[in-house]
Amino acid sequence: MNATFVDQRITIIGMAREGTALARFLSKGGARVTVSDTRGIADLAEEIGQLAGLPIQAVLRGHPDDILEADVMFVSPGVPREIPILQKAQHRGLPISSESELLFQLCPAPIIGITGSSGKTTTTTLIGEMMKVDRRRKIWVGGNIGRPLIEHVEEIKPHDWVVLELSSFQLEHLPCSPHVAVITNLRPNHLDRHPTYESYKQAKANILRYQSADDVAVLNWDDPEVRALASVTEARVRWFSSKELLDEGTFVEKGWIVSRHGGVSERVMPVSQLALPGDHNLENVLAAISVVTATGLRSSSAARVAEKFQGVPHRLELVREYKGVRWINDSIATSPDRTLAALSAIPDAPIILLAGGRDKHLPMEEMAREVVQRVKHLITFGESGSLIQQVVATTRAQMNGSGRDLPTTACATLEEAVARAHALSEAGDVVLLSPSGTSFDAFKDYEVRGERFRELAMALRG
Ligand code: UMA
Repeated sequence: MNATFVDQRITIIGMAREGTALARFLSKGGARVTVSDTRGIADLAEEIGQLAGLPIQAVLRGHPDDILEADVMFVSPGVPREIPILQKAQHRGLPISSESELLFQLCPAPIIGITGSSGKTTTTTLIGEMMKVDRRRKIWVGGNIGRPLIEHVEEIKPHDWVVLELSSFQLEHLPCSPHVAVITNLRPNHLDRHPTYESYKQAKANILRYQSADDVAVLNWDDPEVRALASVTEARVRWFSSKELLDEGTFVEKGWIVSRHGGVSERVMPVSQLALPGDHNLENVLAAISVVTATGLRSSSAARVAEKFQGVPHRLELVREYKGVRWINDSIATSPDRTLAALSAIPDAPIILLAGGRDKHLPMEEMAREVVQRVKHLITFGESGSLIQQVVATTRAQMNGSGRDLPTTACATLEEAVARAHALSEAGDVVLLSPSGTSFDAFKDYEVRGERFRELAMALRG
């Protein structure tokens, strides 16, 4: 165990996935750990259970000043740095760190970091699957995908690879960048947390900011915001594009994915053989192929994985086909932008859309226009249900008659929404849960919401 923590006084803010993983790791390393959370014991029974047997102090229902008696503070990604206790810590000059920062410091293997406004989890998972083809080294997949890797850092060997999904929250204060950095795309997101789109982009740019000439940046040529960020990195840039032919990079030519480097072109696979549907998934595949070929893996191995890779749970996941109706779980869609991507990923079926959750103060108009044009029936639920109804109605009115007649139903809960969708659906339809809001109005997280949707869909009869 790393000795640097012995007798260090460490306070961790946030006692969810990252906080508990860090607390266990640091406590086992000899640190004197305090974890503090605004939630109380009733909400944190599971997390407290995960710390059982370790000498860890839990300070619940708030962050009193005495937790400042520490040598270092660690902050969970979901905790904004503006909260009073962290302001006070900064004032005192207390070092503030995070699980991601510690992982970068201690990890002996090269890190492939993936960020972007959408597509990060699919791209991360796909890169992980493609890298696993090379059985000589172990591939560790984690980060924002839901798996903090800090507890495994001592098992990671220098010749392994770490594939890490990084959110804007994790990148915001990260003073280092991965060896291979990927940005899938950039659009406004998380504006409930980042004060402006510019500050969100600057947080994302940290994935490139500290790279050196020995590193690699895999960037989306088709996205002007991503293209502009190339100036931030000193790394070698490998572009990918689904729309243009490139002199160098990974792109699509006459229906084939092509990888061209050092003037040598290689046809990797036909786009038609990809298992994942949708243009946005094509971009994810192009990014993944760029990464794995940059690490020396053969593109034919990557192609074999892309032919089979069906996606990740809760992301456009087909959970059931029942009486000709496809039930698709896209609970990960916590922003209007992701719902928009989901609608365009299903171009050829009537869609009954289930949308709602907690609002993130993001523009909804573009999604609303697509909903008016594409959706057969809109069913809303949860806290943001009425707001979505309102924006869709206004958008439809503004479309001056070009918008179709869109029937809508307002429900209070996901359970009601599923029952309604079942009653309304006919063979050939898709029932799509793509909420556009977070799950926190009614669920612990998007995974619990997605699992509930799966349960409800599986229980349908009649
Ligand atoms: N809390 C406080 N004080 C506060 C605010 C919150 O104590 O002022 C507490 C909350 O009560 C909660 C904890 O802090 O118990 C917050 O923890 P967290 O939200 O950071 O949750 P974790 O389970 O540790 O999950 C985090 C990431 N969560 C967020 O970024 C919101 C997970 O990403 C990530 O998978 C996990 O670490 C492992 O790295 C989730 C996510 O929604 C999936 N990410 C966003 C996204 O993908 O859009 C960015």
